[in-house]
Amino acid sequence: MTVTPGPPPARTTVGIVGAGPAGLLLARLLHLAGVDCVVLESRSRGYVERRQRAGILEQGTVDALRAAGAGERLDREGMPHDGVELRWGGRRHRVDFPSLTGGRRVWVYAQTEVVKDLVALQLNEGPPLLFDSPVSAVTGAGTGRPLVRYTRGGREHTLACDWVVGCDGFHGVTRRGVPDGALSTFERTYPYSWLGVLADVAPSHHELVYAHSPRGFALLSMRSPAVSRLYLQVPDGTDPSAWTDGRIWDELDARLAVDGDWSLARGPITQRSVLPMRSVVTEPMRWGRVLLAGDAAHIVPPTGAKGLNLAASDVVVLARAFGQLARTGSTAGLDAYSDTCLRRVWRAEHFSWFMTTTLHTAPGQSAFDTRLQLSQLERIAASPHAAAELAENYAGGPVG
Ligand code: RFL
Ligand code: PHB
Repeated sequence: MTVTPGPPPARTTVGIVGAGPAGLLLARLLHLAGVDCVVLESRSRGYVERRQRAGILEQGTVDALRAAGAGERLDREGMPHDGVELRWGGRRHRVDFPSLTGGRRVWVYAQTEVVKDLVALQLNEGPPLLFDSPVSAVTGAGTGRPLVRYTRGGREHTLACDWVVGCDGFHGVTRRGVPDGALSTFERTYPYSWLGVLADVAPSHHELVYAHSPRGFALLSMRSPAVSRLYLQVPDGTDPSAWTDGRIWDELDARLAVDGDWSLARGPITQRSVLPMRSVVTEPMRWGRVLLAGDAAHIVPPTGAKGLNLAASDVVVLARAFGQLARTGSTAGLDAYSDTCLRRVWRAEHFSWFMTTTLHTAPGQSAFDTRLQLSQLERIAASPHAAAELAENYAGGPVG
């Protein structure tokens, strides 16, 4: 059942645009706080549940999902990880999270699974979640009564809201409802992309492996004990179908190679896609009664595994603020929302940029720049302080 029965809702307290992790977790947390909301999603349930994206959850994200009642399958099937391995020049170095961060760790649990868990909860017991309902515009951001215009079943509808939260990702429409000049955008692009593949083969290492190599970056990740997720740095504009399975495995082999005993197990590649790398921050994350959360407000390159975690952290802060408003009438939390989130966002932007530029080889990169990268990797291996800096950022701090 993907369609909420009855006539489409015409008014709500919080209109949420987008049913990615940000919109779904926000709806669930609002429901638990007794704040009513409606979620409008342009795509079908099947599409949203199959979209292959992130795979690493920080402890704070896991805690938020548990608090939302979405931790049951995550606790059963999620894989706690206590470290990552860095490789360069034939060497390998493990960064241990708990010993460097006072006990923090991360979890491997795919974004697709998080989305499935949240969708099931929402459709069973939550406020309305409408798939196949694209929003065309959000108007009245500066008034006390913003409106969301959307299409459903071939007809135009309007949802009157007290507040609208744009959780509609990087290409969403909510941001466009804010007057020109009210928001500032800060951005950086990178001269390479990632080719990401899913393969039906047990991961060749029990933790994630981030590899620097003269041939470019490679990452070994996983989705389950039987499914590997692997990434290769490729030139922008790469057509994923131009890479045969054999070429992908050969390249992964060459980039992940270490001195000594280790080999990469191969298996059937079941999915592949190319993703561009960029860093973008929109400030502030609120204008009038319209707020932005997750990728709608900021994008990070995936090397730091932060995108999904930032989305979760934004909506935890936001749900707390709406709860405060409902209980006490105070907008203090909503007034502080943007500043509170942007502190974490900029930390994650810096870390994601650091991981990206330390591990990738840019086209035409000078030998000097490569030496700097290698020196940084040696420093992480030699100094617990440098390793702790990486570990603290990767494992993330408490949300809020
Ligand atoms: P999402 O997940 O993009 O969800 C936004 C939702 O809004 C819907 N939408 C609309 N709905 C109604 N009306 C409209 N006009 C709408 N316009 C858009 C969309 O259909 C969608 O369902 O954003 P959210 O919730 O903020 O979550 C953020 C995370 O998804 C994101 O940060 C990460 O997945 C980033 N990311 C990756 N991170 C990793 O760590 N590893 C990865 O491998 C990885 N792969 C990716 C990614 C992001 C990608 N994007 C956004 C292009 C691969 C891709 C392709
Ligand atoms: C993933 O498993 O998809 C993944 C893991 C770590 C990253 C990026 C992606 O840094």
